[in-house]
Amino acid sequence: MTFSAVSRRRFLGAALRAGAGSALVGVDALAALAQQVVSQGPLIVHSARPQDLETPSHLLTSWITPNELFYVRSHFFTPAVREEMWTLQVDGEVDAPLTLTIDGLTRMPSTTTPVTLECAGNGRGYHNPPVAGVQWRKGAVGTARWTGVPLVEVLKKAGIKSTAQFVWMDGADTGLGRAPDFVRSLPIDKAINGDALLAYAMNGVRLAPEHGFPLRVIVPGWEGAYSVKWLTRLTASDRDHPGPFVATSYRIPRYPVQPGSIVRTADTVPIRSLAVKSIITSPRDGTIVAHAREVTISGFAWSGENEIERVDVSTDRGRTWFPAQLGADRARYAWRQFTFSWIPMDAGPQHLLSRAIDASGRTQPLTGEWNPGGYLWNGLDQVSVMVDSPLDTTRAGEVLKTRCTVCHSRDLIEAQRLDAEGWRGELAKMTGWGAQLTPDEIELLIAHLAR
Ligand SMILES: Nc1nc2c(c(=O)[nH]1)N[C@H]1C(S)=C(S)[C@@H](COP(=O)(O)O)O[C@H]1N2
Ligand SMILES: [Mo]
Repeated sequence: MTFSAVSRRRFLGAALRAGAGSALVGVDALAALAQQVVSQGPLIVHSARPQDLETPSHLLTSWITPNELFYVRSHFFTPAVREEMWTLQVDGEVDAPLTLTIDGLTRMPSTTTPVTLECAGNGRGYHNPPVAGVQWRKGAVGTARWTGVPLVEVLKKAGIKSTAQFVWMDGADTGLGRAPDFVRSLPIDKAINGDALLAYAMNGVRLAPEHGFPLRVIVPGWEGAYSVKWLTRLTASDRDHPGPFVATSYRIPRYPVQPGSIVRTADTVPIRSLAVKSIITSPRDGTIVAHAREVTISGFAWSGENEIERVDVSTDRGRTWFPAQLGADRARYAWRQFTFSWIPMDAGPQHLLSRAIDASGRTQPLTGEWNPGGYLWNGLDQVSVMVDSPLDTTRAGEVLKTRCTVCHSRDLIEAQRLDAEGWRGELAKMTGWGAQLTPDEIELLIAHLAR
């Protein structure tokens, strides 16, 4: 079944359930209803309408992020696009303006490439002083295999002129209330030589509505807002786009500024490539781990258009660092998975850090550089775990010898192979029969015997 058939049925169903007369339900209202019926699954909902959904970082376990776990960032409501009504206009500084349909696009030669997409605001919640905007933590990032037509092929087909300096990209979404339309502008060099893609599929299936159905841009290595969803128009221009999503937002100060300062737009530059960054996705923050048992620390590292050279892990608050193992899966614009085997020998709270270093020598800093938009946070990622107290095996052995094996053999104990609850029951039976054990000794024996 096509998307439009499914979504129409959903819209109408929702509209009827909401008691809305169909004649009164406009496109925006339908889109709004659609937002309520689309499942958000395990994602963290920063905003349900429009949809700003974050992937809980402990669910980022595979090199390719499954579509249903992929973060969603939409400034406005997801437009209800009907594929048979949809076209892509290519105009401006071109010799032959084009109107393309999805059929036409899918007949052009396609490529499939894994690309890591990260919102410029990912990690905004860690900036200090706090910055207004969606308070993303670690999970506004994911990697998918995108299938589509290279942007350069469409620009060539339209006969892009040498006067073109930027490609303006507009999608079918429209501003909410008085908010202006979301239009982004791509410098011509990145549009032509930067492997940008007009994608219609994500991990082998057609784009979902929230990820830009039926067509979106993928600008590999650059912050996510360049990857315009629901693409309807490409306009080649000799100027940068004057709209606020280009001229005001997605910009950072030209020079480092004092945290909390006010920066004039004239002193800012557009964000382009993503920063060098790594996150720890396992163990999960707050996990209790066993003393002296191997723990695999794992996560992902990426650096926009640059290759990851190394990821270091520290288990002692950054005093010492050791290189992690990099995963075999790799692609020019995709993150690398890393793993590090750790045997915790110190009990109590422990803090794990990861630090990425890229091939151009950029190193992930201790904290992200503060900026008024709260963009590109790439401070060292820290995960805290609790390491169980080590077992005093000598004392446990002593208690066993003096209180247990005086009545029966050690073999009899070892043959039981019970878990902690099983041993708790067994010890209750023994004390009932007269074994002399303090509550503390009982806990020690339970932990020791269960292991
Ligand atoms: N038309 C349109 N395209 C858009 C957006 C939007 O609001 N409207 N959000 C952008 C931002 S800020 C990001 S980070 C990515 C997110 O893509 P995703 O929702 O598929 O993860 O889409 C970009 N493309
Ligand atoms: Mo974003």
